[in-house]
Amino acid sequence: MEERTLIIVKPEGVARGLTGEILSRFERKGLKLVALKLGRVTPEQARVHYGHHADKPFFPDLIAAITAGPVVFAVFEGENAIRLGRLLIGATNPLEALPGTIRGDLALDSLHNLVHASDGPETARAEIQRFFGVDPGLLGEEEGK
Ligand code: FUP
Repeated sequence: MEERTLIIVKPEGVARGLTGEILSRFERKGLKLVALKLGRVTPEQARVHYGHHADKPFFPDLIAAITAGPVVFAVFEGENAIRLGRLLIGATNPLEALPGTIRGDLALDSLHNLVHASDGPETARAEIQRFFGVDPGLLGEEEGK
């Protein structure tokens, strides 16, 4: 199924100079880059984005980590892009992420696991809307068409 997924290179990924390394893995897999920008996750966006963890003890640290500096937002498109994106990033906890995945190869702990990828069609749609402010279906279309 043709899908679009939102990828965020988190602040520690940008700070460590791993943006190219991380994005290239999605490109090399065969997914098509359809949107890209440098920006920041605001505290308000962070609280919505990670709302499913609002009651967890690590929530304040999670919000602090994702808002700590510039991030790169990307949208990749392709057959099964959402499942493939999850496969490429690896498990949430880098201790469980397999070698060959982004987190397995490059990250040491969950709070600094370098990258976010949408985990389903509904969240992908909501996240693209949240961070690009447009209907995902319109991304990449020429204006006026
Ligand atoms: P993921 O989609 O793999 O990023 O996983 P989650 O949405 O469950 O978690 C979002 C972020 O919360 C993770 F990137 C890191 C952080 N987290 C922890 O720090 N500890 C945990 O036990 C679970 C998540």
